[in-house]
Order: sequence, then C-alpha cells, then structure tokens
Amino acid sequence: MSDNTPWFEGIKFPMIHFSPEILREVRDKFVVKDEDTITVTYPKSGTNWLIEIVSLILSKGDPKWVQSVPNWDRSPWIESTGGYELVKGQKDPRVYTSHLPLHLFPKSFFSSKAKVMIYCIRNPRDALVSGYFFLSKINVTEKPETLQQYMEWFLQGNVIYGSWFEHVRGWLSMRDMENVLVLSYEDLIKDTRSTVEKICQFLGKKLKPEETDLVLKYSSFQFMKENEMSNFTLLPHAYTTEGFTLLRKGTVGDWKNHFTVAQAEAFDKIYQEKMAGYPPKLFPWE
Ligand code: PPS
Repeated sequence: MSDNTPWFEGIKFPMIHFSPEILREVRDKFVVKDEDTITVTYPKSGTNWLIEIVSLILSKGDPKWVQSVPNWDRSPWIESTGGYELVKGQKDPRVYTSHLPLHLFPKSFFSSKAKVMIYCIRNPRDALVSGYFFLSKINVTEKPETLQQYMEWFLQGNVIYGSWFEHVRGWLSMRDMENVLVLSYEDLIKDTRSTVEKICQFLGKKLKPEETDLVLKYSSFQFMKENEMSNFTLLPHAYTTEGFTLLRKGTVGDWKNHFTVAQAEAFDKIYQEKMAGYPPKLFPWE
C-alpha cells in the first residue's frame, strides 16, 4: 500500500485524491483572494467541526446548507485533486479547508493581510488517538496495527501531513497576525458559545443570539453524527471498513484511556523537547 503513497517535499499524503503535481501547483500557483475564509488544521484536530460552524455562521444558523451539501463540497480541501478544482470554481467569497503545513501552503497567502484564516490546534495525544482509530478503518494510507506502532509513526512524523510538531510550530509562527485566528479543540469543547462568538467577530458576522443558538445546535456532536452530509458516511464504501466513523467520541483527554504509563512518559519526553520555548499557557493542555 505504501508504494502508492504520494510524497511531496518529504511529506506523506493520502493515497487517494492527492498528487505531487497538484500539491506543487497549489503551493506555487494558486491565488488566495482577499475575501477567502480558510480553515487550517493538523488532521484530527476538529477540522470538520469548524467547517460545520463556519458553514452555519454563513447561513445564520439555517441548517439547509449543511443538511444538503457534503462538507467536502461546502469547504473543499484545497490540496486534494477534487478539492482544488472545486475551489477554483467557487464563487466569491470562497470558503475552503486545508491540512497543509505552513511551508506547503499557497505562497500567495503570505503577500496580503486581508485574508482570514482559522487555525485550530488539539492536544497531540488526542489527535494521535483519533487518527489511530480513523486510519485503522480507512484505506487511504498504511493502516497501523497497534497504537504503539502508530505512536512511533506519529512521533517520527511518518504519517500523512507529516509531523504534528512541525505543523503546529510552523502555523503558530503566524499567531500574532491580524488575519489569523488560533483556536483550540479544547476551548471549543469547554466553551463552544464563546468560541463561536469569537469566530463570528473574526469573520465580521453579526449573529442574533437565537441564530447563534442554531449554530450551536446544528454543529453539535449529536447533530453532526446523524447528518450524512457531515459524518463521512457518503464516502465510497471501498474507502472504509467496518466500524469506520468520523465522529467517534468528541471528547478531551481520551488519550488517557489508551496510552500506557510508559507510552505517556515517552510521548511527554519528546513533546517537551520539541515544544520547548513556548509559553506554557499557549496550549490548553498539560
Ligand atoms: S479529519 O479527518 O482530519 O478531517 O478529522 P477532524 O475533523 O479534524 O477531527 C475529527 C475529530 O473531531 C471530532 N469532532 C467533534 N467533536 C466534538 N463536537 C463535534 N461537533 C465534532 N465534530 C467532529 C471527532 O469526533 C474526531 O475526534 P475523536 O476524538 O476521534 O472523536
């Protein structure tokens, strides 16, 4: 399976819908426009939740859009072959998504201040556990056989989209820019309303309290889990295996149910080394 894996600039990508040619074109030729709204995350950090929230903010809480159009069409992944075509065909203002690390992101983004980007981080331990269960049941890259094996790959950056540490370090270097809003999955869970209000303010959208209520209702874990436009059940069956689910648990700290003490210690050691120098309060996890 790994033989079909597309690699670009030393980073591994999913086997389906990705090619080095498109990745190069996206980085070098795609023109980000001032009106674009872009959601960027390392995989398994709340991407689809944010897509749902942004979609619902744009429709002022009206669920028609999120209940009739798949999330990957509402906010396509720019770096995928299909997503790239969709984004190029979108009417302004465009809304799209990316998991790209900073150095592979469209270069044109960096030449203007007017675009808006939301970058969402998540405790890498939870992103790891989420990724382990997800990738064990989807045929897009090598399937990990055990959590230990996936942890080794994750810590080496030998996973799709590369190292969590490099991704987060790269994008956090943009955190003081006015056009970049850094959020966390943990804050979204802890105080969803305040975080949604923060996003509205950042996007310059004024919602009435009852419209915000609707955003919260239709982007909730339960509604998303049941919405086939948002829960990935529309993926072709050939891509997935029994038990596959995007909305698995939706909680903070699930890693504690899966890491052994030795794994937690080994992870911590590498985390401390790789994330040295950041103010501890920047991250809403220990
Ligand atoms: S992907 O495949 O990389 O795009 O996945 P991504 O959407 O980034 O992350 C999937 C995890 O986000 C959780 N999720 C939610 N949590 C709470 N509320 C809502 N509404 C929600 N939507 C998605 C999802 O359950 C995955 O986390 P885990 O820990 O696996 O449950």
